Amino acid sequence: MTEITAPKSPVTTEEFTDRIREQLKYAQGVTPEQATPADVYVASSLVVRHYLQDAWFKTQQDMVNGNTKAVGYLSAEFLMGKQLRNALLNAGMIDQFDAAVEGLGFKPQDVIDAEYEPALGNGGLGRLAACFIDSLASLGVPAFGYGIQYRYGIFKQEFDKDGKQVEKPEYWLANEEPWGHTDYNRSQRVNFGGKVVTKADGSKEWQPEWSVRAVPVDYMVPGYASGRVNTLRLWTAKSYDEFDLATFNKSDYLNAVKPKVKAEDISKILYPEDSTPQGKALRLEQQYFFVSASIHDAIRVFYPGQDKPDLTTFPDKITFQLNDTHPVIGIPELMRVLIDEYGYDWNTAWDITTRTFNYTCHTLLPEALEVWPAKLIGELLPRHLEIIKAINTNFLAELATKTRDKAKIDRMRIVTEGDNPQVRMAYLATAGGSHVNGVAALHSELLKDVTLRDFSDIYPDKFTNVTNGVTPRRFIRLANPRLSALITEGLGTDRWLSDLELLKGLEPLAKDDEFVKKFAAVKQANKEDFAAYAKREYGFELDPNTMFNTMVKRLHEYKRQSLKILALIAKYADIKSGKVNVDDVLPRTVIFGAKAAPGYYLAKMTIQLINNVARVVNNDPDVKGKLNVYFPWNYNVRLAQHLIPATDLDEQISQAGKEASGTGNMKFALNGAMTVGTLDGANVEIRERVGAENFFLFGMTVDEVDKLYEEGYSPAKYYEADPRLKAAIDMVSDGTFSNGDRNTYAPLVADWLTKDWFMTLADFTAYTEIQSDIEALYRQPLEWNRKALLNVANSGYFSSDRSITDYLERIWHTGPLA
Ligand code: GPQ
Repeated sequence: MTEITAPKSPVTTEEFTDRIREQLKYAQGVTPEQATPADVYVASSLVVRHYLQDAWFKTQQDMVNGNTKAVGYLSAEFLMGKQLRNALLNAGMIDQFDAAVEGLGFKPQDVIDAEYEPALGNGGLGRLAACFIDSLASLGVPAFGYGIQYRYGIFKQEFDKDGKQVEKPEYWLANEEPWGHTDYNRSQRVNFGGKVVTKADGSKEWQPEWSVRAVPVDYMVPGYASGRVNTLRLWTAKSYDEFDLATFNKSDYLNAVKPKVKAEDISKILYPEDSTPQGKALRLEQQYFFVSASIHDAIRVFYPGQDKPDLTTFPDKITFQLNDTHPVIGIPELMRVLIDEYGYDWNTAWDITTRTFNYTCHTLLPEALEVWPAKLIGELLPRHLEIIKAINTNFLAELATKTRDKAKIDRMRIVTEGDNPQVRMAYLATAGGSHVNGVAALHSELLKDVTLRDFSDIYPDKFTNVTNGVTPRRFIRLANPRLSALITEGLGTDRWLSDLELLKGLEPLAKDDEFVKKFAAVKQANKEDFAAYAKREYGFELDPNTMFNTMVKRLHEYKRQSLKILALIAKYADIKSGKVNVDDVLPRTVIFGAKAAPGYYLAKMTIQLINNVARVVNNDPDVKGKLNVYFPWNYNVRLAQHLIPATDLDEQISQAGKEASGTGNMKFALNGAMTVGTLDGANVEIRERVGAENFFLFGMTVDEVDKLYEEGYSPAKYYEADPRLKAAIDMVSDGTFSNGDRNTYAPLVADWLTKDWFMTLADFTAYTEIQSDIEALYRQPLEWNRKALLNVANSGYFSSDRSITDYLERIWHTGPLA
């Protein structure tokens, strides 16, 4: 008997059908016969919202009236992916939806696909925020996600005829969007610019120059089987002035709407950067905009109708998690609100503030820690600059009571000295909050011992680790229904969806050949599905009887897509030179997915190279179809959900010490892919859990990397030492992948040979050697699948439910609603 714990549907198929008809009629104004899948998508979404509404009310009431502290997850990015099917799953209505939609003459998949994916994030950091709010709701913890409803999400990626990346605007709001509810009655004023004056009583008054209206757009965040629905509140910027009438009357129409345009620009577009800061005023405006609105919103929510609330209780009402440095301006903002708006003294305000905030760091690259010129902050937020300077002064005084090491104190300045002082947001976050955490064990260690060493020396108790996780609802149950069914069959229960450690119960089944064969059949069916999808969406011809070898993530030098493509070129060169007999080559399909920041020259050139390697290799008859390279453009959550379950081998090959955690690595392990990876980020913990014998480890360790930097790294040495590496790089230089042109990739080649900051060349030999182990194992399908199954069985730890539980215990000190 299989135990079913999935949520019970609140509706029958008949009711669901009637409701869809009703929405089609009254909201869409079409008959079922006239309706398109997009109409049915909107109607169904409204029906789901209808059934979630009471739970949403109740969660909000319980949160405000109860004594359970809420979590405010402040994040510039929420990479949600499509909403409808996730909401159906969490609310228990998948079957009723499928049947209702079919009854109306539509294919459920067409209706699901009609949803435009909200792509309000760049990559890992934004997707993590989305997994976290799913887990918070599923655990029944009261929470707000606070962010920005950008009108344009991450750019849409296309490739031109030369294989170069082209960025197109992603106007995801072009069509009706049924999930967000714009609540004009709960807007907040956010001010900018102007000056600070000292009043007669000595208090300060900020006299801003301009303001925008922050209007919340609320999204339901239904928990899985928890009966709870939290809120994702994304702010959109509106102008208070539609246009300047005097200017308009002079027929100067463009200038008349300038204030409106300027205000609304704030929430217009997500910066397409990923861990490289852009010193743009607009970005700071965005950060302050959503953080200021959120802080005022939380006060409104938790002290309803109170003119003089007792804000010393604020940290008992809500704890704010700063998702990286983007929302750190919230620290001086809460200080300002408490002192200037509510009349608290500095010390009381500081006590409240430091008890309210905590900070998560997502990087180790020092250049990725945000730093703002004090001058810019002063122009945009003059009062905040004063407060930041005072925080700095007090902080330095406090440090002087804790250490006599003047040099150390100097290194820890929040505001640097000199002609052009800078504000270090990571330092401000560390000083102004209770806890600092990294996102995987290794990362948190390095954060403590290297990046924020001085801080952890003096405040050791502030530092902790919370290893990232991913939601099993979206990334197993929705993405991989076949594997989900097999897991439920194997465990005799579906309870693993809310308690992922139960996957451990699959371990004994890895000894059962029949079960392993079923597992292999799931993978094979997923590969066939993906081949069909890739054909339909991209026109690719993938052969599901080859190994599917995937590398998907942002394009970054440190992630080392170059290593993968160079190894592939080396194999191609072996075939061309006759060094290996093509008939002996293991058939492999390499699939890349990656967006490069538009201004990241070498990353864009790497994309161009991969596309052209694909063009040459896929069309070379000498290869006899043994090597295939595909680069589906515009990698996003939807593509991830199709591709990850179809992958045999996943690449996590960053230079050791550079990837903070990775979360793709977890999704692949949970979907039964094997990983080839370095000892970096969460790979370390994945390998510990799944077992060293079930993980393809290669490459230098953090210590070896450090040592090599110290000794002086010379990439050319490696080029000379490994003839296969030399052959691969020479092939890039000699025009093989650029129609004979020798200049096309010259900058990339020059970088490899003279700089190679992330030591791709130094790890090349080890990387190609491990490929023989990989291929040998893949030639024994039963053994391969046994190991892949053990990856699934031992990856339950990487549920975002577990991450959230760790945050609750170590940082937030709160829990589920009663
Ligand atoms: N990450 Cl600093 C981003 O996605 N964007 C960023 O701006 C920074 C970090 C990633 C990080 O590279 C991954 O290793 C993590 O798994 C991910 O954040 C979530 O913590």
